[in-house]
Amino acid sequence: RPRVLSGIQPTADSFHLGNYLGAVRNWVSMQDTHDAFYCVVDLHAITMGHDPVALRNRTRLSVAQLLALGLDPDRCTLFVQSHVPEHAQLGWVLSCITGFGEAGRMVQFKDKSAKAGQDSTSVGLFTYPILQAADILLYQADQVPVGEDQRQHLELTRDLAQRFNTRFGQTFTVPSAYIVKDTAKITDLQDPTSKMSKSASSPNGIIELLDDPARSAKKIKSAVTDTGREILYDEENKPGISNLLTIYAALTNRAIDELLEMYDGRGYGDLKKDLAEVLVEFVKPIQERTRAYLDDPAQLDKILAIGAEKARAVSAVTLAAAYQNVGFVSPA
Ligand code: AQP
Repeated sequence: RPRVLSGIQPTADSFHLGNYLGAVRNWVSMQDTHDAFYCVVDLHAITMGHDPVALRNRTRLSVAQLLALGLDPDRCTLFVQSHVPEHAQLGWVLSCITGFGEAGRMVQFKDKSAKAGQDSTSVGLFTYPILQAADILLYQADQVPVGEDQRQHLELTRDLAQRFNTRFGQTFTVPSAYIVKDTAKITDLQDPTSKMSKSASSPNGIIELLDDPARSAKKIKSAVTDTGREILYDEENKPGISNLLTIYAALTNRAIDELLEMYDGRGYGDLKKDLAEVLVEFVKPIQERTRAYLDDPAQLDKILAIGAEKARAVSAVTLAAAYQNVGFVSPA
Protein backbone atom coordinates (compact mmCIF):
# COMPACT_ATOMS: atom_id res chain seq x y z
CA ARG A 1 0.00 0.00 0.00
CA PRO A 2 1.32 3.47 -0.76
CA ARG A 3 1.99 5.61 2.29
CA VAL A 4 0.32 9.01 2.90
CA LEU A 5 0.99 11.68 5.46
CA SER A 6 -0.78 14.96 6.08
CA GLY A 7 -1.28 17.41 8.92
CA ILE A 8 -3.56 20.16 10.12
CA GLN A 9 -2.83 23.05 12.45
CA PRO A 10 -4.70 23.50 15.73
CA THR A 11 -4.94 27.25 15.21
CA ALA A 12 -8.70 27.82 15.44
CA ASP A 13 -11.69 26.73 17.50
CA SER A 14 -13.08 24.93 14.47
CA PHE A 15 -11.94 23.59 11.13
CA HIS A 16 -13.49 25.40 8.18
CA LEU A 17 -15.12 23.99 5.10
CA GLY A 18 -11.91 24.52 3.06
CA ASN A 19 -9.91 22.38 5.50
CA TYR A 20 -12.51 19.64 5.29
CA LEU A 21 -13.21 19.60 1.55
CA GLY A 22 -9.63 20.38 0.47
CA ALA A 23 -7.88 17.99 2.82
CA VAL A 24 -9.60 15.99 5.56
CA ARG A 25 -12.26 14.51 3.29
CA ASN A 26 -9.50 12.90 1.23
CA TRP A 27 -7.72 11.75 4.37
CA VAL A 28 -10.83 9.83 5.34
CA SER A 29 -11.15 8.03 2.02
CA MET A 30 -7.42 7.27 1.81
CA GLN A 31 -7.57 5.25 5.03
CA ASP A 32 -8.87 2.33 3.00
CA THR A 33 -6.42 2.51 0.13
CA HIS A 34 -3.24 3.76 1.79
CA ASP A 35 -1.06 3.27 4.82
CA ALA A 36 -2.16 6.56 6.35
CA PHE A 37 -0.45 8.85 8.88
CA TYR A 38 -2.24 12.01 9.99
CA CYS A 39 -1.11 14.53 12.56
CA VAL A 40 -2.24 17.62 14.37
CA VAL A 41 0.75 19.87 13.85
CA ASP A 42 1.06 21.78 17.09
CA LEU A 43 4.72 22.72 16.50
CA HIS A 44 3.56 24.68 13.47
CA ALA A 45 0.83 26.34 15.49
CA ILE A 46 3.27 28.37 17.59
CA THR A 47 4.89 30.19 14.66
CA MET A 48 2.50 33.17 14.70
CA GLY A 49 2.18 33.88 18.43
CA HIS A 50 -0.36 31.93 20.47
CA ASP A 51 -2.06 31.44 23.79
CA PRO A 52 -0.94 28.22 25.58
CA VAL A 53 -4.37 27.44 27.06
CA ALA A 54 -6.06 27.92 23.69
CA LEU A 55 -3.42 25.79 21.96
CA ARG A 56 -3.96 22.87 24.34
CA ASN A 57 -7.75 23.10 23.91
CA ARG A 58 -7.54 23.45 20.16
CA THR A 59 -5.23 20.47 19.85
CA ARG A 60 -7.76 18.23 21.61
CA LEU A 61 -10.55 19.89 19.64
CA SER A 62 -8.73 19.17 16.38
CA VAL A 63 -8.29 15.51 17.25
CA ALA A 64 -11.96 15.23 18.24
CA GLN A 65 -13.04 16.84 14.95
CA LEU A 66 -10.83 14.53 12.91
CA LEU A 67 -12.39 11.51 14.60
CA ALA A 68 -15.87 12.97 14.16
CA LEU A 69 -15.18 13.54 10.45
CA GLY A 70 -14.31 9.89 9.97
CA LEU A 71 -10.70 9.18 10.86
CA ASP A 72 -10.56 5.78 12.49
CA PRO A 73 -7.53 5.05 14.70
CA ASP A 74 -7.80 1.37 13.74
CA ARG A 75 -7.35 2.24 10.06
CA CYS A 76 -4.86 5.11 10.28
CA THR A 77 -2.17 6.45 12.57
CA LEU A 78 -3.46 9.63 14.21
CA PHE A 79 -1.04 11.57 16.41
CA VAL A 80 0.08 14.93 17.70
CA GLN A 81 3.30 16.24 16.16
CA SER A 82 4.97 17.31 19.43
CA HIS A 83 4.58 13.76 20.79
CA VAL A 84 7.10 12.60 18.22
CA PRO A 85 10.43 14.39 18.83
CA GLU A 86 11.91 13.18 15.52
CA HIS A 87 10.00 15.94 13.68
CA ALA A 88 12.00 18.73 15.31
CA GLN A 89 15.21 16.69 15.09
CA LEU A 90 14.98 16.06 11.35
CA GLY A 91 13.74 19.63 10.86
CA TRP A 92 17.12 20.88 12.09
CA VAL A 93 19.09 18.67 9.70
CA LEU A 94 16.94 19.73 6.74
CA SER A 95 17.27 23.40 7.67
CA CYS A 96 21.03 22.99 7.17
CA ILE A 97 20.58 21.95 3.53
CA THR A 98 17.98 24.64 2.72
CA GLY A 99 19.11 27.87 1.15
CA PHE A 100 18.13 31.12 2.87
CA GLY A 101 16.90 32.51 -0.43
CA GLU A 102 15.06 29.30 -1.20
CA ALA A 103 13.10 29.51 2.07
CA GLY A 104 12.50 33.21 1.48
CA ARG A 105 10.71 32.47 -1.79
CA MET A 106 7.82 30.71 -0.07
CA VAL A 107 4.72 32.70 -0.94
CA GLN A 108 2.90 31.87 2.30
CA PHE A 109 5.86 33.22 4.29
CA LYS A 110 5.99 36.36 2.18
CA ASP A 111 2.25 36.98 2.65
CA LYS A 112 2.13 36.26 6.35
CA SER A 113 5.33 38.13 7.21
CA ALA A 114 4.26 41.13 5.14
CA LYS A 115 1.03 41.25 7.11
CA ALA A 116 2.67 40.76 10.51
CA GLY A 117 5.59 43.15 9.92
CA GLN A 118 9.27 42.28 10.40
CA ASP A 119 9.36 42.70 14.18
CA SER A 120 6.42 40.34 14.68
CA THR A 121 7.61 37.69 12.24
CA SER A 122 9.30 34.77 13.96
CA VAL A 123 12.20 32.75 12.61
CA GLY A 124 9.87 29.76 13.15
CA LEU A 125 7.47 31.12 10.54
CA PHE A 126 10.41 31.33 8.13
CA THR A 127 11.54 27.75 8.75
CA TYR A 128 8.01 26.31 8.95
CA PRO A 129 8.09 24.73 5.45
CA ILE A 130 11.33 22.94 6.39
CA LEU A 131 9.68 21.43 9.45
CA GLN A 132 6.79 20.47 7.19
CA ALA A 133 9.27 18.69 4.92
CA ALA A 134 10.55 16.77 7.96
CA ASP A 135 6.95 15.82 8.88
CA ILE A 136 6.52 14.21 5.48
CA LEU A 137 9.96 12.68 4.86
CA LEU A 138 10.14 10.98 8.27
CA TYR A 139 7.31 8.69 7.20
CA GLN A 140 8.67 7.97 3.70
CA ALA A 141 5.31 9.20 2.41
CA ASP A 142 4.53 8.60 -1.27
CA GLN A 143 1.65 11.08 -1.35
CA VAL A 144 0.57 14.11 0.63
CA PRO A 145 -3.14 15.01 0.38
CA VAL A 146 -3.41 18.82 0.69
CA GLY A 147 -5.16 21.85 -0.76
CA GLU A 148 -3.73 23.94 -3.59
CA ASP A 149 -2.18 26.45 -1.15
CA GLN A 150 0.36 23.81 -0.10
CA ARG A 151 1.71 23.01 -3.58
CA GLN A 152 4.82 25.19 -3.25
CA HIS A 153 5.71 23.71 0.14
CA LEU A 154 5.43 20.24 -1.37
CA GLU A 155 7.84 21.25 -4.13
CA LEU A 156 10.32 22.35 -1.48
CA THR A 157 9.91 19.01 0.31
CA ARG A 158 10.67 17.17 -2.93
CA ASP A 159 13.74 19.32 -3.57
CA LEU A 160 15.06 18.72 -0.06
CA ALA A 161 14.52 14.96 -0.30
CA GLN A 162 16.35 14.79 -3.63
CA ARG A 163 19.16 17.03 -2.40
CA PHE A 164 19.67 14.98 0.75
CA ASN A 165 19.61 11.70 -1.20
CA THR A 166 22.13 13.02 -3.72
CA ARG A 167 24.53 14.40 -1.11
CA PHE A 168 24.31 11.73 1.55
CA GLY A 169 22.90 8.61 -0.10
CA GLN A 170 19.39 7.29 -0.60
CA THR A 171 17.44 8.10 2.59
CA PHE A 172 14.03 9.55 1.76
CA THR A 173 11.14 8.69 -0.54
CA VAL A 174 10.43 11.70 -2.78
CA PRO A 175 6.72 12.41 -2.17
CA SER A 176 4.14 13.90 -4.49
CA ALA A 177 1.31 16.25 -3.66
CA TYR A 178 -2.13 14.69 -3.89
CA ILE A 179 -4.43 17.57 -4.79
CA VAL A 180 -7.98 16.88 -5.89
CA LYS A 181 -8.63 19.58 -8.44
CA ASP A 182 -12.37 20.07 -7.81
CA THR A 183 -12.00 20.90 -4.13
CA ALA A 184 -8.40 22.13 -4.04
CA LYS A 185 -9.42 25.72 -3.37
CA ILE A 186 -12.67 26.43 -1.58
CA THR A 187 -13.09 30.16 -1.70
CA ASP A 188 -14.27 32.87 0.68
CA LEU A 189 -18.06 33.33 0.52
CA GLN A 190 -17.70 37.11 0.52
CA ASP A 191 -14.63 37.30 -1.70
CA PRO A 192 -14.91 34.30 -4.00
CA THR A 193 -11.56 34.70 -5.72
CA SER A 194 -9.60 34.32 -2.45
CA LYS A 195 -9.27 31.06 -0.55
CA MET A 196 -11.42 30.49 2.50
CA SER A 197 -8.93 31.01 5.30
CA LYS A 198 -8.78 31.15 9.08
CA SER A 199 -6.52 34.16 9.12
CA ALA A 200 -7.73 36.14 6.11
CA SER A 201 -11.46 35.52 5.67
CA SER A 202 -14.04 37.87 7.16
CA PRO A 203 -16.47 36.18 9.61
CA ASN A 204 -19.15 35.99 6.91
CA GLY A 205 -16.74 34.57 4.36
CA ILE A 206 -15.86 31.42 6.29
CA ILE A 207 -17.96 28.41 7.28
CA GLU A 208 -16.72 26.83 10.50
CA LEU A 209 -17.84 23.26 11.05
CA LEU A 210 -18.49 23.79 14.75
CA ASP A 211 -20.30 27.10 14.39
CA ASP A 212 -24.04 27.42 15.11
CA PRO A 213 -25.65 25.70 12.08
CA ALA A 214 -28.29 28.43 11.77
CA ARG A 215 -25.54 31.02 11.46
CA SER A 216 -23.72 28.96 8.82
CA ALA A 217 -27.00 28.63 6.89
CA LYS A 218 -27.34 32.42 6.94
CA LYS A 219 -23.81 32.84 5.65
CA ILE A 220 -24.56 30.56 2.69
CA LYS A 221 -27.73 32.49 1.94
CA SER A 222 -25.86 35.79 2.00
CA ALA A 223 -22.86 34.55 0.00
CA VAL A 224 -21.75 36.93 -2.72
CA THR A 225 -23.01 35.72 -6.07
CA ASP A 226 -22.40 37.02 -9.51
CA THR A 227 -24.13 39.20 -12.03
CA GLY A 228 -26.61 37.42 -14.27
CA ARG A 229 -29.19 34.97 -13.00
CA GLU A 230 -28.30 31.72 -14.64
CA ILE A 231 -26.71 28.95 -12.61
CA LEU A 232 -23.54 28.03 -14.47
CA TYR A 233 -20.18 26.62 -13.49
CA ASP A 234 -17.67 29.20 -14.64
CA GLU A 235 -14.82 29.89 -12.23
CA GLU A 236 -13.62 32.91 -14.12
CA ASN A 237 -16.84 34.83 -14.70
CA LYS A 238 -18.99 33.34 -11.95
CA PRO A 239 -16.60 32.52 -9.09
CA GLY A 240 -19.24 32.91 -6.37
CA ILE A 241 -21.83 30.53 -7.75
CA SER A 242 -19.10 28.13 -8.92
CA ASN A 243 -17.77 27.92 -5.35
CA LEU A 244 -21.26 27.17 -4.03
CA LEU A 245 -21.69 24.47 -6.69
CA THR A 246 -18.35 22.93 -5.71
CA ILE A 247 -19.34 22.83 -2.04
CA TYR A 248 -22.80 21.47 -2.84
CA ALA A 249 -21.43 18.75 -5.13
CA ALA A 250 -18.80 17.65 -2.62
CA LEU A 251 -21.19 17.52 0.34
CA THR A 252 -23.78 15.49 -1.55
CA ASN A 253 -21.38 13.36 -3.63
CA ARG A 254 -23.01 14.59 -6.82
CA ALA A 255 -21.40 15.69 -10.05
CA ILE A 256 -21.60 19.41 -10.84
CA ASP A 257 -23.42 18.53 -14.10
CA GLU A 258 -26.12 16.79 -12.12
CA LEU A 259 -26.61 19.94 -10.05
CA LEU A 260 -26.71 22.09 -13.17
CA GLU A 261 -29.52 19.91 -14.47
CA MET A 262 -31.39 20.08 -11.17
CA TYR A 263 -31.20 23.88 -11.12
CA ASP A 264 -31.81 24.46 -14.81
CA GLY A 265 -34.12 27.46 -15.10
CA ARG A 266 -34.06 28.15 -11.35
CA GLY A 267 -32.43 31.07 -9.52
CA TYR A 268 -29.50 31.62 -7.15
CA GLY A 269 -31.90 31.86 -4.20
CA ASP A 270 -33.16 28.28 -4.64
CA LEU A 271 -29.65 26.90 -4.83
CA LYS A 272 -28.50 28.79 -1.74
CA LYS A 273 -31.54 27.74 0.26
CA ASP A 274 -31.02 24.05 -0.58
CA LEU A 275 -27.28 24.20 0.03
CA ALA A 276 -27.89 25.84 3.41
CA GLU A 277 -30.07 22.85 4.35
CA VAL A 278 -27.49 20.36 3.10
CA LEU A 279 -24.83 22.09 5.16
CA VAL A 280 -26.93 22.10 8.34
CA GLU A 281 -27.61 18.37 7.99
CA PHE A 282 -23.92 17.75 7.36
CA VAL A 283 -22.57 19.65 10.37
CA LYS A 284 -25.11 18.58 13.00
CA PRO A 285 -23.90 14.98 13.47
CA ILE A 286 -20.27 16.12 13.25
CA GLN A 287 -20.86 18.55 16.08
CA GLU A 288 -22.50 15.84 18.18
CA ARG A 289 -19.70 13.37 17.60
CA THR A 290 -17.05 16.02 18.30
CA ARG A 291 -18.73 16.80 21.61
CA ALA A 292 -18.86 13.11 22.53
CA TYR A 293 -15.12 12.69 21.89
CA LEU A 294 -14.34 15.80 23.92
CA ASP A 295 -16.42 14.47 26.79
CA ASP A 296 -14.09 11.50 27.09
CA PRO A 297 -10.57 12.96 27.40
CA ALA A 298 -9.15 9.67 28.72
CA GLN A 299 -10.16 7.94 25.48
CA LEU A 300 -8.66 10.77 23.39
CA ASP A 301 -5.39 10.54 25.31
CA LYS A 302 -5.31 6.80 24.78
CA ILE A 303 -5.88 7.16 21.02
CA LEU A 304 -3.06 9.72 20.89
CA ALA A 305 -0.67 7.58 22.92
CA ILE A 306 -1.19 4.64 20.58
CA GLY A 307 -0.84 6.96 17.56
CA ALA A 308 2.43 8.44 18.86
CA GLU A 309 3.85 4.98 19.46
CA LYS A 310 2.97 3.84 15.93
CA ALA A 311 4.37 7.07 14.47
CA ARG A 312 7.63 6.78 16.41
CA ALA A 313 8.16 3.22 15.24
CA VAL A 314 8.48 4.62 11.71
CA SER A 315 10.01 8.03 12.33
CA ALA A 316 12.80 6.74 14.59
CA VAL A 317 14.03 4.40 11.85
CA THR A 318 14.12 7.19 9.27
CA LEU A 319 15.82 9.64 11.63
CA ALA A 320 18.47 7.05 12.53
CA ALA A 321 19.20 6.51 8.83
CA ALA A 322 19.38 10.27 8.20
CA TYR A 323 21.73 10.80 11.18
CA GLN A 324 23.91 7.91 10.03
CA ASN A 325 24.09 9.16 6.44
CA VAL A 326 24.79 12.75 7.39
CA GLY A 327 27.81 11.59 9.45
CA PHE A 328 26.75 11.69 13.10
CA VAL A 329 28.40 9.12 15.37
CA SER A 330 25.74 6.78 16.74
CA PRO A 331 25.47 6.80 20.51
CA ALA A 332 26.96 3.64 22.10
N1 AQP B 1 -9.76 27.18 1.26
C1 AQP B 1 -9.20 25.97 1.20
N2 AQP B 1 -9.54 25.12 0.20
C2 AQP B 1 -8.98 23.88 0.13
N3 AQP B 1 -8.10 23.41 1.03
C3 AQP B 1 -7.73 24.22 2.05
N4 AQP B 1 -6.90 24.06 3.11
C4 AQP B 1 -6.91 25.18 3.85
N5 AQP B 1 -7.73 26.09 3.31
C5 AQP B 1 -8.26 25.53 2.19
C6 AQP B 1 -6.16 22.82 3.39
O1 AQP B 1 -6.43 22.44 4.72
C7 AQP B 1 -5.32 21.69 5.22
C8 AQP B 1 -5.00 22.12 6.61
O2 AQP B 1 -4.39 23.37 6.54
P1 AQP B 1 -3.69 24.11 7.71
O3 AQP B 1 -3.81 23.45 8.98
O4 AQP B 1 -2.35 24.56 7.26
O5 AQP B 1 -4.65 25.25 7.79
P2 AQP B 1 -4.37 26.57 7.21
O6 AQP B 1 -3.72 26.51 5.84
O7 AQP B 1 -3.68 27.29 8.32
O8 AQP B 1 -5.81 27.00 7.04
P3 AQP B 1 -6.08 28.33 6.53
O9 AQP B 1 -7.44 28.66 6.84
O10 AQP B 1 -5.64 28.41 5.12
O11 AQP B 1 -5.13 29.16 7.47
P4 AQP B 1 -4.27 30.38 7.14
O12 AQP B 1 -5.26 31.48 7.17
O13 AQP B 1 -3.32 30.39 8.27
O14 AQP B 1 -3.61 30.20 5.81
C9 AQP B 1 -4.18 21.90 4.22
O15 AQP B 1 -4.03 20.74 3.44
C10 AQP B 1 -4.66 23.04 3.37
O16 AQP B 1 -4.16 22.95 2.04
